[in-house]
Amino acid sequence: MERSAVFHRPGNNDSYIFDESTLAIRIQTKKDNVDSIQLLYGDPYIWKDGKWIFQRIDMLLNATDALFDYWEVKITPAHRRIRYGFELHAQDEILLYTEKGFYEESIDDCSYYFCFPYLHASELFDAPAWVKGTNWYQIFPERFANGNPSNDTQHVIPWGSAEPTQSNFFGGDIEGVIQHLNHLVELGINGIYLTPIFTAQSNHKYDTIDYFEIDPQFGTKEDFKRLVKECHARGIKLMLDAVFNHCGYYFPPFQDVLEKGQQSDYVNWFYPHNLPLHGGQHPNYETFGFVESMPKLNTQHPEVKKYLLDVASYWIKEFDIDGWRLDVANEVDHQFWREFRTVIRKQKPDIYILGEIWHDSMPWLLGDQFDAVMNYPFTTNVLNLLANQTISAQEFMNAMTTVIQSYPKNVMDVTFNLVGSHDTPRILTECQEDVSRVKLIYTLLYTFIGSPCMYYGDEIGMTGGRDPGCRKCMEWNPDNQNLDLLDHVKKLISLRQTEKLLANEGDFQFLNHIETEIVAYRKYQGDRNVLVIINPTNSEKTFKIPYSLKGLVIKNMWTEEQFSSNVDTNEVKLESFGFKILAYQHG
Ligand code: ARE
Ligand code: CA
Repeated sequence: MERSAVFHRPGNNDSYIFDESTLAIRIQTKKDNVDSIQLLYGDPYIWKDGKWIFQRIDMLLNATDALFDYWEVKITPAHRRIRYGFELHAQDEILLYTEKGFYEESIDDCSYYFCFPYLHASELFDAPAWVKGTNWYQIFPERFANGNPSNDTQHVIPWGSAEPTQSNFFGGDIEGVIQHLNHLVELGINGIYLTPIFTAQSNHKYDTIDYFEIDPQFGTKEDFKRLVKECHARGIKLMLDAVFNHCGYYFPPFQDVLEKGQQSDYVNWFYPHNLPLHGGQHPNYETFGFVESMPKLNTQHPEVKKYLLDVASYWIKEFDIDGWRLDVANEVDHQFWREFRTVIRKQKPDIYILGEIWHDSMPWLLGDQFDAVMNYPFTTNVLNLLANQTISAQEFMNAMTTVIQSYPKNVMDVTFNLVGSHDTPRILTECQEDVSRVKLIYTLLYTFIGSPCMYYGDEIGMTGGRDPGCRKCMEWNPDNQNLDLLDHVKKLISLRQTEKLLANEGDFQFLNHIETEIVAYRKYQGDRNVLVIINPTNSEKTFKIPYSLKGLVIKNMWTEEQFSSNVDTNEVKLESFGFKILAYQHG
């Protein structure tokens, strides 16, 4: 047995509270190296004749990636506390793995074992229930629709008359979003994420000047109130962007420091290297990146903290928003986010907190800070599979397994999946404008684990390179929209609305233990199953379902055809970049 590959560390993704009475325990071993594992577990206070009393339960080989096998079991301890160890069975040996290491003999003293001290329901990761079934739509307000030309400044140029640049304006606003809500309803959207809307200098508004005001170019507070109302009337949740890592250059407290230097009451709101402050290429104060117009806020300072928490509360209390997306979330201190969660959840218990983090995010997803992060690792793997075509189906499944296994299941169910945003080239451009690959990417996005988000205009086939290229004006003329692509997305979303297995009810498993050029995964709960099969190659392929469906009625969810299987091995034919979504039920 390869002992060095055996890994379990209590906490995080390895042992976590699954629900109010259930614990999930996982362990990792070298791929194809261990035949079976039993979890030995018991209450630390139950002993008999000087020996600790424990039970055994088989662990399930839950997933496998390029290097490791991942095993899992769920248990419901009578007194909510356990000590536990792993009995690993391989051909050549049986080993007990505990907190103190490997043993060849059995041990009946629980102090050697791993410890889950107590299951407190208050420590359950409890993202709002509505997120699992949410289909998000991201809007960059300056470019979605100009619903009210009277709030346009003199800098506004006609809609779509030029390529987007870092500094041009097209007049998009809140009224424009209200006017087009029905487009979103027809699409099946029930969550909107708006990039910043508070008063700021730039067209993207990430350089906030006034956190308590709507930017006049986007409208008024009345407009915004109406937007929230109109959304809620249609069952749509609304999420705003919280830019708390930094403010804008013209934020009054920063201007005060610029002006008064050491005499300013706000010096400690920022991170000056020395005074007086100066911007330019090399600002003498901390910033987002090295961007002079974005001075970093000192969120450890009590006054700054209070100010920003008041901002967060204000938009919930006065406008009833449903979520906050946190900009540059990983560069703000954890303690700030803990207090942020406590304060706003008191106000609105089912508020959604989404952090913008592109990297491994476990430290923010323990239940005390965020409900989810933007799942850019998903984006990267999807792009590599279908846009760049640099990884195979097998490599995709391996890479996504690594991501999935690095988080508790509860976390994955609400992760914010995206295939592009205002910070990345558009998906059609990434796919060299090959619509068939984009369609397949959407099939993956809307049938995968997590909560999917569409970037405005991607549903109708807009193009655009890196920021600012990806921020073109929304194309509203149906003659210039790809309506076939739009229909594809609508159909996917409607399937996701009707088949709850597609919307994160139940479990997930890749069918990647066989050599294959096909991406296949099964979603299941009880007897019900949905099987998604995706051909990421440009040639026809046959996929052999690796288990028998004999005697079952199988429904092709895309064509609604049904057939009953009377063979042991079902072979599924897939066109180039084709897919199948099959539903069946045992018993
Ligand atoms: C502008 C120009 C850019 C130029 C940049 C640098 O448009 O072309 O490259 O300036 O001077 C906002 C605007 C941007 C603007 C930027 C600076 O939307 O248009 O760029 O402000 O003025 C990292 C962060 C992540 C951040 C991305 C952009 O971790 O938090 O970089 N994303 C948020 C927002 C942005 C926003 C800001 C932050 C600032 O979503 O829209 O930019 O408020 C790797 C790294 C990641 C990195 C990622 C992307 O994967 O590991 O950490 O994200 O690449 O670069
Ligand atoms: Ca306008």
